[in-house]
Amino acid sequence: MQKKALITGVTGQDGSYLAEHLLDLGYEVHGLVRRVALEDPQRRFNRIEHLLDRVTLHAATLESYPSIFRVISAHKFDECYHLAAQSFVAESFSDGFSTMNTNINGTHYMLAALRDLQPTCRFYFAGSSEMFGKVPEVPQKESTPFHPRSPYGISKVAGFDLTRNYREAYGMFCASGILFNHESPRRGFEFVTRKITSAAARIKHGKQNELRLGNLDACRDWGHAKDYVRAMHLMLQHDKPEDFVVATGESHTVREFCELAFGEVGLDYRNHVVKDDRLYRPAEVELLVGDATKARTVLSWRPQSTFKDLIREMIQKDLALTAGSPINQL
Ligand code: NDP
Ligand code: GDR
Repeated sequence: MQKKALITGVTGQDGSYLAEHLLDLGYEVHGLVRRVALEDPQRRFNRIEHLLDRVTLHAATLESYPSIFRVISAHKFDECYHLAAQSFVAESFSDGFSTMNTNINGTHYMLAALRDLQPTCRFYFAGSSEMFGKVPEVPQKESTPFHPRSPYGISKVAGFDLTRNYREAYGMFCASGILFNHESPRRGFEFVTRKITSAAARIKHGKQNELRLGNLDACRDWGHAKDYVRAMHLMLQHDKPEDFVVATGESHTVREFCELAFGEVGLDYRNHVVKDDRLYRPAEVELLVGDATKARTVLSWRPQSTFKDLIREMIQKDLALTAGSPINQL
Protein backbone atom coordinates (compact mmCIF):
# COMPACT_ATOMS: atom_id res chain seq x y z
CA MET A 1 0.00 0.00 0.00
CA GLN A 2 1.37 3.40 -0.99
CA LYS A 3 1.79 5.63 2.08
CA LYS A 4 0.39 9.16 2.12
CA ALA A 5 2.26 11.98 3.86
CA LEU A 6 1.36 15.58 4.62
CA ILE A 7 4.19 18.12 4.90
CA THR A 8 3.54 21.56 6.39
CA GLY A 9 6.22 24.05 5.31
CA VAL A 10 6.78 22.15 2.06
CA THR A 11 7.99 25.35 0.34
CA GLY A 12 10.83 25.75 2.87
CA GLN A 13 14.35 24.33 2.83
CA ASP A 14 13.55 21.13 4.74
CA GLY A 15 10.09 20.67 3.23
CA SER A 16 11.53 20.62 -0.28
CA TYR A 17 14.20 18.00 0.56
CA LEU A 18 11.74 15.91 2.57
CA ALA A 19 9.21 15.94 -0.30
CA GLU A 20 11.96 14.70 -2.66
CA HIS A 21 12.98 11.99 -0.20
CA LEU A 22 9.43 10.74 0.38
CA LEU A 23 8.67 10.74 -3.37
CA ASP A 24 11.83 8.68 -3.94
CA LEU A 25 10.54 6.22 -1.33
CA GLY A 26 7.24 5.89 -3.22
CA TYR A 27 5.02 8.05 -0.99
CA GLU A 28 2.06 10.08 -2.17
CA VAL A 29 3.09 13.52 -0.97
CA HIS A 30 0.76 16.36 0.00
CA GLY A 31 1.91 19.81 1.05
CA LEU A 32 0.28 22.57 3.00
CA VAL A 33 1.00 26.01 1.53
CA ARG A 34 -0.17 29.54 2.17
CA ARG A 35 -2.74 31.07 -0.19
CA VAL A 36 -0.28 33.90 -1.00
CA ALA A 37 2.16 31.27 -2.25
CA LEU A 38 -0.43 29.85 -4.65
CA GLU A 39 -0.93 33.38 -5.97
CA ASP A 40 2.79 33.86 -6.67
CA PRO A 41 4.06 30.37 -7.59
CA GLN A 42 7.12 31.45 -9.57
CA ARG A 43 8.71 33.15 -6.59
CA ARG A 44 7.20 31.28 -3.65
CA PHE A 45 7.59 27.77 -5.08
CA ASN A 46 11.19 28.11 -6.29
CA ARG A 47 12.40 25.27 -4.03
CA ILE A 48 9.71 22.83 -5.16
CA GLU A 49 9.15 23.91 -8.75
CA HIS A 50 10.68 20.65 -10.03
CA LEU A 51 8.23 18.65 -7.87
CA LEU A 52 5.00 20.48 -8.65
CA ASP A 53 3.61 17.78 -10.94
CA ARG A 54 4.21 15.14 -8.24
CA VAL A 55 2.92 16.76 -5.03
CA THR A 56 -0.63 17.78 -4.16
CA LEU A 57 -0.81 21.21 -2.58
CA HIS A 58 -3.50 22.46 -0.21
CA ALA A 59 -4.02 26.07 0.85
CA ALA A 60 -3.98 26.61 4.61
CA THR A 61 -2.22 28.77 7.15
CA LEU A 62 -0.96 28.05 10.65
CA GLU A 63 -2.96 31.03 11.89
CA SER A 64 -6.29 29.42 10.99
CA TYR A 65 -7.61 26.28 12.64
CA PRO A 66 -10.50 25.92 10.14
CA SER A 67 -8.08 25.96 7.19
CA ILE A 68 -6.04 23.13 8.77
CA PHE A 69 -9.15 21.21 9.81
CA ARG A 70 -10.44 21.38 6.22
CA VAL A 71 -7.28 19.80 4.77
CA ILE A 72 -7.08 17.06 7.39
CA SER A 73 -10.78 16.22 7.08
CA ALA A 74 -10.54 15.84 3.29
CA HIS A 75 -7.63 13.35 3.12
CA LYS A 76 -6.40 10.42 5.14
CA PHE A 77 -2.67 10.60 5.90
CA ASP A 78 -0.33 7.96 7.33
CA GLU A 79 2.31 10.49 8.38
CA CYS A 80 2.34 14.23 9.03
CA TYR A 81 5.59 16.22 9.10
CA HIS A 82 4.94 19.55 10.76
CA LEU A 83 7.79 21.76 9.55
CA ALA A 84 6.02 25.09 8.97
CA ALA A 85 7.08 27.84 11.34
CA GLN A 86 8.45 31.35 11.60
CA SER A 87 11.98 29.93 11.69
CA PHE A 88 14.25 33.00 11.82
CA VAL A 89 15.49 33.54 15.39
CA ALA A 90 16.42 37.22 14.88
CA GLU A 91 12.92 38.00 13.58
CA SER A 92 11.43 36.47 16.72
CA PHE A 93 13.09 39.25 18.74
CA SER A 94 11.52 41.88 16.46
CA ASP A 95 8.05 40.35 16.62
CA GLY A 96 7.83 37.77 19.35
CA PHE A 97 4.05 37.85 19.34
CA SER A 98 3.56 36.65 15.78
CA THR A 99 6.32 34.03 16.16
CA MET A 100 4.58 32.67 19.26
CA ASN A 101 1.19 32.77 17.59
CA THR A 102 2.31 30.97 14.44
CA ASN A 103 4.61 28.44 16.07
CA ILE A 104 2.67 27.53 19.19
CA ASN A 105 -0.94 27.81 18.02
CA GLY A 106 -0.04 26.38 14.61
CA THR A 107 1.40 23.25 16.23
CA HIS A 108 -1.56 22.99 18.58
CA TYR A 109 -4.02 23.30 15.68
CA MET A 110 -2.24 20.53 13.79
CA LEU A 111 -2.27 18.19 16.79
CA ALA A 112 -5.88 18.97 17.72
CA ALA A 113 -7.15 18.44 14.17
CA LEU A 114 -5.28 15.13 13.89
CA ARG A 115 -6.60 13.97 17.25
CA ASP A 116 -10.18 14.69 16.21
CA LEU A 117 -9.98 13.40 12.65
CA GLN A 118 -7.05 10.98 12.25
CA PRO A 119 -5.60 9.91 15.60
CA THR A 120 -3.59 7.10 13.99
CA CYS A 121 -1.64 9.45 11.71
CA ARG A 122 2.01 9.59 12.85
CA PHE A 123 3.15 13.14 13.69
CA TYR A 124 6.63 14.69 13.48
CA PHE A 125 7.39 18.00 15.20
CA ALA A 126 10.34 20.11 14.05
CA GLY A 127 12.04 20.79 17.37
CA SER A 128 15.31 22.69 17.51
CA SER A 129 18.66 22.96 19.28
CA GLU A 130 17.55 26.54 20.05
CA MET A 131 15.47 24.92 22.80
CA PHE A 132 18.74 24.22 24.67
CA GLY A 133 19.76 27.89 24.48
CA LYS A 134 22.02 28.67 27.43
CA VAL A 135 23.48 25.19 27.66
CA PRO A 136 24.26 23.53 31.00
CA GLU A 137 26.32 20.76 29.37
CA VAL A 138 28.35 20.06 26.24
CA PRO A 139 27.45 18.25 24.02
CA GLN A 140 23.65 18.45 24.25
CA LYS A 141 21.55 15.30 24.15
CA GLU A 142 17.90 14.30 24.65
CA SER A 143 18.16 14.58 28.45
CA THR A 144 19.81 18.05 28.47
CA PRO A 145 17.46 20.59 30.12
CA PHE A 146 16.03 23.37 27.95
CA HIS A 147 16.87 27.04 28.59
CA PRO A 148 15.66 28.87 25.46
CA ARG A 149 17.10 32.35 24.79
CA SER A 150 14.65 33.77 22.23
CA PRO A 151 10.90 33.94 21.58
CA TYR A 152 11.58 31.43 18.78
CA GLY A 153 13.28 29.01 21.19
CA ILE A 154 10.44 29.41 23.69
CA SER A 155 7.87 28.71 20.96
CA LYS A 156 9.72 25.51 20.04
CA VAL A 157 9.83 24.34 23.66
CA ALA A 158 6.05 24.87 23.80
CA GLY A 159 5.61 22.91 20.54
CA PHE A 160 7.82 20.14 21.90
CA ASP A 161 5.77 19.97 25.13
CA LEU A 162 2.49 19.98 23.20
CA THR A 163 3.75 17.12 21.03
CA ARG A 164 4.81 15.09 24.06
CA ASN A 165 1.52 15.83 25.80
CA TYR A 166 -0.55 14.55 22.86
CA ARG A 167 1.59 11.40 22.91
CA GLU A 168 1.13 10.85 26.65
CA ALA A 169 -2.46 12.02 27.03
CA TYR A 170 -4.05 10.55 23.89
CA GLY A 171 -1.67 7.72 22.97
CA MET A 172 -0.92 9.26 19.57
CA PHE A 173 2.32 8.53 17.69
CA CYS A 174 3.90 11.97 18.16
CA ALA A 175 7.69 12.36 17.90
CA SER A 176 9.97 15.39 17.98
CA GLY A 177 13.30 15.81 16.30
CA ILE A 178 15.70 18.11 18.15
CA LEU A 179 17.58 19.19 15.07
CA PHE A 180 20.75 21.24 15.17
CA ASN A 181 21.42 23.79 12.40
CA HIS A 182 21.27 22.33 8.93
CA GLU A 183 21.98 24.18 5.75
CA SER A 184 22.07 23.74 1.99
CA PRO A 185 22.01 25.74 -1.24
CA ARG A 186 18.27 26.08 -0.54
CA ARG A 187 18.81 27.87 2.78
CA GLY A 188 17.08 31.25 3.12
CA PHE A 189 19.38 34.22 2.47
CA GLU A 190 18.90 35.75 5.94
CA PHE A 191 20.53 32.80 7.78
CA VAL A 192 24.21 33.30 8.46
CA THR A 193 25.61 30.45 6.32
CA ARG A 194 23.74 31.49 3.19
CA LYS A 195 24.42 35.15 3.90
CA ILE A 196 28.14 34.29 3.91
CA THR A 197 28.22 32.00 0.85
CA SER A 198 26.09 34.33 -1.27
CA ALA A 199 28.20 37.33 -0.25
CA ALA A 200 31.48 35.49 -0.96
CA ALA A 201 30.21 34.60 -4.44
CA ARG A 202 28.98 38.13 -5.12
CA ILE A 203 32.25 39.67 -3.89
CA LYS A 204 34.17 37.26 -6.11
CA HIS A 205 32.10 38.41 -9.09
CA GLY A 206 32.58 42.09 -8.16
CA LYS A 207 28.89 42.59 -7.32
CA GLN A 208 29.37 43.43 -3.63
CA ASN A 209 32.26 44.81 -1.57
CA GLU A 210 31.71 43.92 2.05
CA LEU A 211 29.71 41.59 4.28
CA ARG A 212 28.31 42.91 7.56
CA LEU A 213 27.90 40.30 10.28
CA GLY A 214 27.09 40.20 13.99
CA ASN A 215 28.61 37.73 16.45
CA LEU A 216 31.49 35.92 14.72
CA ASP A 217 32.30 33.85 17.80
CA ALA A 218 28.99 31.98 18.06
CA CYS A 219 29.51 28.21 17.66
CA ARG A 220 27.08 26.04 15.75
CA ASP A 221 26.83 22.37 14.82
CA TRP A 222 26.10 22.66 11.10
CA GLY A 223 24.92 19.70 9.01
CA HIS A 224 23.34 19.24 5.59
CA ALA A 225 19.54 19.50 5.33
CA LYS A 226 19.42 16.52 2.97
CA ASP A 227 20.87 14.29 5.71
CA TYR A 228 18.52 15.67 8.35
CA VAL A 229 15.25 15.00 6.49
CA ARG A 230 16.22 11.31 6.34
CA ALA A 231 16.28 11.35 10.15
CA MET A 232 12.77 12.85 10.28
CA HIS A 233 11.44 9.99 8.17
CA LEU A 234 13.26 7.36 10.23
CA MET A 235 11.72 8.72 13.45
CA LEU A 236 8.24 8.02 12.12
CA GLN A 237 9.23 4.47 11.05
CA HIS A 238 10.47 3.59 14.57
CA ASP A 239 8.30 1.14 16.52
CA LYS A 240 7.47 3.72 19.21
CA PRO A 241 7.23 7.51 19.31
CA GLU A 242 10.35 9.04 20.82
CA ASP A 243 12.40 12.24 20.59
CA PHE A 244 15.82 12.32 18.95
CA VAL A 245 18.73 14.74 18.75
CA VAL A 246 20.03 15.05 15.19
CA ALA A 247 23.48 16.63 14.87
CA THR A 248 26.96 16.07 13.45
CA GLY A 249 28.77 16.37 16.79
CA GLU A 250 31.13 19.01 15.34
CA SER A 251 30.96 22.67 16.27
CA HIS A 252 32.45 25.60 14.35
CA THR A 253 32.39 29.34 14.82
CA VAL A 254 30.77 31.74 12.37
CA ARG A 255 34.33 33.04 11.83
CA GLU A 256 35.54 29.57 10.75
CA PHE A 257 32.60 29.33 8.34
CA CYS A 258 33.65 32.68 6.84
CA GLU A 259 37.27 31.60 6.56
CA LEU A 260 36.41 28.42 4.67
CA ALA A 261 33.69 29.95 2.48
CA PHE A 262 35.83 32.90 1.36
CA GLY A 263 38.80 30.53 1.02
CA GLU A 264 36.77 28.47 -1.48
CA VAL A 265 36.71 31.45 -3.83
CA GLY A 266 40.34 32.40 -3.16
CA LEU A 267 39.57 35.35 -0.87
CA ASP A 268 40.55 36.26 2.69
CA TYR A 269 37.39 36.97 4.72
CA ARG A 270 39.32 39.49 6.87
CA ASN A 271 39.44 41.83 3.90
CA HIS A 272 35.66 41.80 3.45
CA VAL A 273 33.80 40.98 6.67
CA VAL A 274 32.79 43.95 8.79
CA LYS A 275 31.53 43.44 12.33
CA ASP A 276 28.26 45.27 12.86
CA ASP A 277 26.99 45.62 16.44
CA ARG A 278 23.44 46.12 15.20
CA LEU A 279 23.39 42.48 14.08
CA TYR A 280 23.97 41.14 17.58
CA ARG A 281 20.95 39.54 19.25
CA PRO A 282 19.59 40.75 22.62
CA ALA A 283 20.35 37.27 24.01
CA GLU A 284 22.69 34.96 22.15
CA VAL A 285 23.06 31.19 22.07
CA GLU A 286 26.85 30.96 22.20
CA LEU A 287 27.64 27.28 21.86
CA LEU A 288 25.71 24.41 20.34
CA VAL A 289 27.04 20.94 19.66
CA GLY A 290 24.86 17.86 19.60
CA ASP A 291 25.29 14.27 20.70
CA ALA A 292 23.27 12.18 18.21
CA THR A 293 24.24 8.81 19.73
CA LYS A 294 20.59 7.83 20.14
CA ALA A 295 19.71 8.55 16.50
CA ARG A 296 22.84 6.71 15.39
CA THR A 297 22.15 3.60 17.47
CA VAL A 298 18.35 3.38 17.44
CA LEU A 299 17.64 4.71 13.93
CA SER A 300 20.98 3.81 12.28
CA TRP A 301 21.11 7.41 11.06
CA ARG A 302 24.43 8.83 9.86
CA PRO A 303 25.16 12.20 8.25
CA GLN A 304 26.85 11.81 4.86
CA SER A 305 27.97 15.36 4.13
CA THR A 306 30.95 16.90 5.95
CA PHE A 307 31.26 20.54 7.01
CA LYS A 308 33.65 21.21 4.11
CA ASP A 309 31.39 19.41 1.58
CA LEU A 310 28.48 21.55 2.73
CA ILE A 311 30.36 24.84 2.33
CA ARG A 312 31.75 23.79 -1.06
CA GLU A 313 28.29 22.87 -2.37
CA MET A 314 26.74 26.12 -1.13
CA ILE A 315 29.56 28.21 -2.61
CA GLN A 316 29.39 26.41 -5.98
CA LYS A 317 25.64 27.00 -6.22
CA ASP A 318 25.97 30.64 -5.18
CA LEU A 319 28.72 31.22 -7.74
CA ALA A 320 26.40 29.78 -10.42
CA LEU A 321 23.51 31.88 -9.14
CA THR A 322 25.60 35.06 -9.15
CA ALA A 323 26.70 34.25 -12.67
CA GLY A 324 23.05 34.16 -13.74
CA SER A 325 21.61 30.65 -13.28
CA PRO A 326 17.91 30.79 -12.43
CA ILE A 327 17.30 30.23 -8.72
CA ASN A 328 15.01 27.26 -9.36
CA GLN A 329 17.93 25.22 -10.71
CA LEU A 330 19.56 25.15 -7.29
P1 NDP B 1 12.14 27.61 6.33
O1 NDP B 1 12.08 28.97 6.95
O2 NDP B 1 12.98 27.39 5.12
O3 NDP B 1 10.64 27.15 5.95
C1 NDP B 1 9.56 27.49 6.77
C2 NDP B 1 8.28 27.00 6.11
O4 NDP B 1 7.18 27.33 6.97
C3 NDP B 1 7.99 27.65 4.75
O5 NDP B 1 7.45 26.68 3.89
C4 NDP B 1 6.93 28.71 5.10
O6 NDP B 1 6.05 29.00 4.05
C5 NDP B 1 6.18 27.96 6.19
N1 NDP B 1 5.38 28.88 7.02
C6 NDP B 1 5.86 29.89 7.77
N2 NDP B 1 4.83 30.52 8.38
C7 NDP B 1 3.70 29.88 7.99
C8 NDP B 1 2.32 30.06 8.26
N3 NDP B 1 1.91 31.04 9.07
N4 NDP B 1 1.42 29.23 7.69
C9 NDP B 1 1.84 28.24 6.88
N5 NDP B 1 3.13 28.00 6.56
C10 NDP B 1 4.05 28.83 7.11
O7 NDP B 1 12.55 26.60 7.49
P2 NDP B 1 13.43 25.24 7.42
O8 NDP B 1 12.97 24.45 6.28
O9 NDP B 1 14.85 25.59 7.59
O10 NDP B 1 12.99 24.55 8.79
C11 NDP B 1 11.85 23.68 8.86
C12 NDP B 1 11.40 23.57 10.31
O11 NDP B 1 12.45 23.05 11.10
C13 NDP B 1 11.02 24.89 10.97
O12 NDP B 1 9.97 24.62 11.88
C14 NDP B 1 12.27 25.31 11.74
O13 NDP B 1 11.93 26.12 12.84
C15 NDP B 1 12.76 23.93 12.17
N6 NDP B 1 14.20 23.82 12.37
C16 NDP B 1 15.07 24.19 11.39
C17 NDP B 1 16.43 24.01 11.55
C18 NDP B 1 17.40 24.40 10.48
O14 NDP B 1 18.61 24.49 10.81
N7 NDP B 1 16.99 24.60 9.25
C19 NDP B 1 16.97 23.38 12.79
C20 NDP B 1 15.94 23.01 13.74
C21 NDP B 1 14.63 23.22 13.53
P3 NDP B 1 6.28 30.25 3.03
O15 NDP B 1 7.17 29.70 1.96
O16 NDP B 1 4.92 30.57 2.57
O17 NDP B 1 6.92 31.34 3.84
P1 GDR C 1 20.19 30.21 14.17
O1 GDR C 1 20.73 30.49 12.70
O2 GDR C 1 19.82 31.45 14.89
O3 GDR C 1 21.19 29.29 14.82
O4 GDR C 1 18.82 29.42 13.87
P2 GDR C 1 21.36 31.80 12.03
O5 GDR C 1 22.04 31.32 10.82
O6 GDR C 1 20.36 32.90 11.89
O7 GDR C 1 22.43 32.28 13.13
C1 GDR C 1 23.52 31.46 13.51
C2 GDR C 1 24.50 32.26 14.36
O8 GDR C 1 25.15 33.23 13.53
C3 GDR C 1 25.20 34.46 14.24
N1 GDR C 1 25.31 35.58 13.30
C4 GDR C 1 24.40 35.93 12.39
N2 GDR C 1 23.22 35.36 12.05
C5 GDR C 1 22.51 35.92 11.03
N3 GDR C 1 21.35 35.35 10.65
N4 GDR C 1 22.95 37.05 10.38
C6 GDR C 1 24.12 37.66 10.71
O9 GDR C 1 24.50 38.67 10.10
C7 GDR C 1 24.89 37.07 11.74
N5 GDR C 1 26.09 37.37 12.29
C8 GDR C 1 26.34 36.46 13.23
C9 GDR C 1 23.92 34.48 15.05
O10 GDR C 1 23.99 35.44 16.08
C10 GDR C 1 23.87 33.04 15.51
O11 GDR C 1 24.64 32.87 16.66
C11 GDR C 1 18.74 28.42 12.86
C12 GDR C 1 17.30 28.46 12.31
O12 GDR C 1 17.23 27.58 11.20
C13 GDR C 1 16.32 27.98 13.36
O13 GDR C 1 15.03 27.84 12.76
C14 GDR C 1 16.78 26.62 13.90
O14 GDR C 1 15.89 26.18 14.89
C15 GDR C 1 18.20 26.74 14.46
O15 GDR C 1 19.05 27.18 13.41
C16 GDR C 1 18.71 25.41 14.98
